[in-house]
Amino acid sequence: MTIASSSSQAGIIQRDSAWWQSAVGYQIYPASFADSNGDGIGDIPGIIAKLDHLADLGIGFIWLSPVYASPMVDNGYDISDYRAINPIFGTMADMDRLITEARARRIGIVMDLVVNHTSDQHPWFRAARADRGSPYRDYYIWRDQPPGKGTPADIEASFGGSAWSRDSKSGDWYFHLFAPQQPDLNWTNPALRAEVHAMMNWWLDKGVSGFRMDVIDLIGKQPENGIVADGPELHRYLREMHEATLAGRDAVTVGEAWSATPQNAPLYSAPDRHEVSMVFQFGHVTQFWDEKLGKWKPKPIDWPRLKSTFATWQGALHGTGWNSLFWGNHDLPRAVSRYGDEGKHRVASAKALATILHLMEGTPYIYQGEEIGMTNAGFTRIDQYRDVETLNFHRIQLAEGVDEAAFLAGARANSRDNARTPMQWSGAANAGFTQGTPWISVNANYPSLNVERDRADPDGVFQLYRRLIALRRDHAVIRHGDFRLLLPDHPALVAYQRRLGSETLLVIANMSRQAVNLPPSGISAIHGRDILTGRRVSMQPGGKFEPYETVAIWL
Ligand code: TEU
Ligand code: CA
Repeated sequence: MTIASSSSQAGIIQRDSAWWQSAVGYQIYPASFADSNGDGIGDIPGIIAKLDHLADLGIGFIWLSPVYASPMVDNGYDISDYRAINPIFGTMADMDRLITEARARRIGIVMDLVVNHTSDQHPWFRAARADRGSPYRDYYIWRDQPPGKGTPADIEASFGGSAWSRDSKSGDWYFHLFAPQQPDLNWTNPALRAEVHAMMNWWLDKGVSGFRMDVIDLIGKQPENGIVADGPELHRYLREMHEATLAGRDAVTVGEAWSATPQNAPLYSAPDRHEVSMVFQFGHVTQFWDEKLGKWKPKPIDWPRLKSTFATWQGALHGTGWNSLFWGNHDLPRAVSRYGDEGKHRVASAKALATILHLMEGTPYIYQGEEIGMTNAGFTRIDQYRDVETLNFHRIQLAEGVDEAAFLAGARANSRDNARTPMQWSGAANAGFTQGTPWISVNANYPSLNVERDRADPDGVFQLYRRLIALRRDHAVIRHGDFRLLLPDHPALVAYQRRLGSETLLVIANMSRQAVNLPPSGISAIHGRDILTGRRVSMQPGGKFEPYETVAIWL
């Protein structure tokens, strides 16, 4: 799939873009997107039925969260067969139809590649447990006793508890960075790596457009040395994988890398390194987590800090690599609830967030529902949650003496289930998501917040996203211009300039619930036509920005 770089106005430097540099990605979390058969769980035929919604939006590719065979301990991030579709999501024929139907709309399908670990029900792990002499034994990571307290190998799992669990069959301990039902693969084994490459080629030959690589920065781990992320062999494995699978193909790859920093990110995405197209980096997310209680005790958003993080990333990867741009995903709270205002200013703040993100350099990703400004779940009781991480930490933190109300407040802000409530398609029962009983509750606000309503509103969130996506396709300055942060210390105004050749784009947004004035210095008078709304903007220093008011004009 190749989208030629577009020509622009005279005087603009023309550059060739890879198709994924002008495209926008859209993440689908299948269980929560659209249910076609009334069992309460979203599925592949459901996705196919909604492809026109995505084609209208103008996206270039779908990142499809896992639909593979899985016992669903972690909603599909525990895979028991990489070449089979989970029957709750459909059949391989449905999957092939999804690839074809998407392609007919110029949309690529990007598969979630979860190869840091498998399910404990994967035949490899079953064989590994059953027989110490099996060739599959070494596909996993074993110890004959648990690590001593405080030794390097004494590592904590991401979902709580020790990363070592005893296998009742062989009596040994195996390593898992997530749930005990997600044993980590041993990437030092070349046979395992070859299996992964073969599987990737199998999917690429089927016509998928690339991969989102789950926790890929963990594959170089050395548990015995206490090394988990960013291990010494990580980049060698990624280059080897590229050579064996991606070389010569026009695919997009995005590696999830919680450990990525502005310093090491170019190691992944510099074109001459042949690893991945870009990484998902999380500096803008984790900077607002508590030092001790992490995501369960979030800090309020501090805009000067957040702006400076974005500016650092923009600078670090300009010309040296490539950025991904995102507010949310299936692990994170809803953008408008976390960074905007889900109440009175919901629509305006959702639009402001979209604008400031999409006009930066990089490939933007939209998480399902973000295009209509969907909000956090609003759950108040633990029995409303479904996520293994939330349920585990509820148990762990309460046992450690954390007050239940405090935990629930943290979960309400940051539980992964905030992003997993069903897509709100219409005001019909269950938001038009299912004819049955949804596996997780629909957000109560669906009668007023749904695709049907938002799309019908010319000033709604959807139409703004649509415009942003088209602008990126049409303007090289949005794809490749350099980035300069303005008013870095202003507590509410996010302001920056993009420049390429003679073209300069100015973006200013008031990210607060109060009206603010443009400061006397830093930005001179603004005159022009807003590229998003078409309205005339004319403002002097001192001029007023309403809450979440946003302007984007050519200078
Ligand atoms: O997420 C990696 C990951 O580290 C998150 O689980 C993270 O720890 C958490 O959201 C922060 O609290 C990836 C997938 O995106 C996630 O859905 C999976 O559960 C996880 O890997 C294991 O495959
Ligand atoms: Ca279904």
